Amino acid sequence: MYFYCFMEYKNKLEQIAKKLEPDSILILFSPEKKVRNRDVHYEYRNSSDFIYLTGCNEPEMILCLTSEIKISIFMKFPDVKLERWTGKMLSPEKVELDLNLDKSDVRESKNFWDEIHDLLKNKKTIYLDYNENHENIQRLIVIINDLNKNSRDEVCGPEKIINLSHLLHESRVIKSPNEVKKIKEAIQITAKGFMDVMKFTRSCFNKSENYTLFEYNVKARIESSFNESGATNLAYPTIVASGNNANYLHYENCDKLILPNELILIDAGCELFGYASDITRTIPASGKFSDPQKEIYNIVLGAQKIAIKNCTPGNTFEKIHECTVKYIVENLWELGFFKELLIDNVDINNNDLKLIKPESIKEVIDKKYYRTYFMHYTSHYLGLDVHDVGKYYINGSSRKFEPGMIFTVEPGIYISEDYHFVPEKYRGIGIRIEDNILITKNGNEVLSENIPREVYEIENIG
Ligand SMILES: [Mn+2]
Repeated sequence: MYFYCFMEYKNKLEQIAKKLEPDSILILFSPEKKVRNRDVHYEYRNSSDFIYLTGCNEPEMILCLTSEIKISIFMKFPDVKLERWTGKMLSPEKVELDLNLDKSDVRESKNFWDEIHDLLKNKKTIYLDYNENHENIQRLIVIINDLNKNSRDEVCGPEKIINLSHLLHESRVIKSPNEVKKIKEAIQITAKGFMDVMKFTRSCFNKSENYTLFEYNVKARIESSFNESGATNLAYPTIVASGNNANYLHYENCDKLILPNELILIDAGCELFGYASDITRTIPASGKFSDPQKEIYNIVLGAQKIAIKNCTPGNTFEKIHECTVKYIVENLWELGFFKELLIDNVDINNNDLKLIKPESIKEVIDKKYYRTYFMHYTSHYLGLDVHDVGKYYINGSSRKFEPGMIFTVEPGIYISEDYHFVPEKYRGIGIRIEDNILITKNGNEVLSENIPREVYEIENIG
């Protein structure tokens, strides 16, 4: 179980119970294990909502919570025969202790369907997550319909079904002090991984000119550093993209030979207690930036600094994206990137396409021509999910930052090697710098501050 302090999840369940409508029940199933192939399963990761409420990473658990703050957990009880194969199972005693429940509140999952009528008895509303466990949800809806059909009986079922994610996802936006601690710890492990991998790459090239380093070697180094620090899971698959591969935003292959004069974009983060970290650094393979690489790098860094300065309560995602875009466009304009260009999402090699020749910086911004070089958004929420849940817009306007929000700030400039309309020395350069920000009462805290970002800092690691 992922609990950080005693009563953490009990308190959370009580808070959520208070938000439920009167005479209601919340039922949440943890997903089953998924088969990878034949007898092999994928490594299990519970749904984020289930972890959010219970801290449990166990399959086939069921959580019931009523508006009267009655908590019931249904779970698979340990089975000696199964344990022979996969090891000790989570015990009901442990769940009782960690969630501070009575013995009678933790029952075997096979009893759930026998008890369902009692659980639903005289409840007016039920909260369900229809996105997960379709089979169980369908079965439950059939039971609710049956209960309501026989309404001449004393017992009738809930009349109203509410989507549980509306309730949970809004409360997941503002992180509690315990959640902040967990994310900070994940980020510190990731930070150590970045320091280790930066030292590793340049030491490889310093060993001998003939040294061969592949993208997957870099991936292995940072992931093993996460492991060495005690984080055994990743928040998402690590991206290691060298040279022009950095211009594929979610590059997946990870098998290219890295050349000493190339940049390496590393986008990686461990998961700890179910919480994600999400960091990107772009570093010169052998330790020293070339002049064109440095020019573009400093534009991305400058954009990120302005964006982070604006991460204060009351500001919005839209605002920080706007100032990021403005900074990038003004600086790329100076370097001649908008004299003529093709817009994003067109076939670069189609010779019939006419190059666009914008007349002003304003036109580049208004018509979004900058997307040729910067085609993603500046930020996303971070939490149990790496792209965490929560609304970005409220009543049609960009949501205001509040203390306790955690999100990324990750500007980038991507200059594909086939951008024949860009000065040649810049082609093939792809750079992203990503940090994780906590909004505080008076401003913000850059949680990944200690991972080098400045050119001189990166060049002087050793
Ligand atoms: Mn990200």
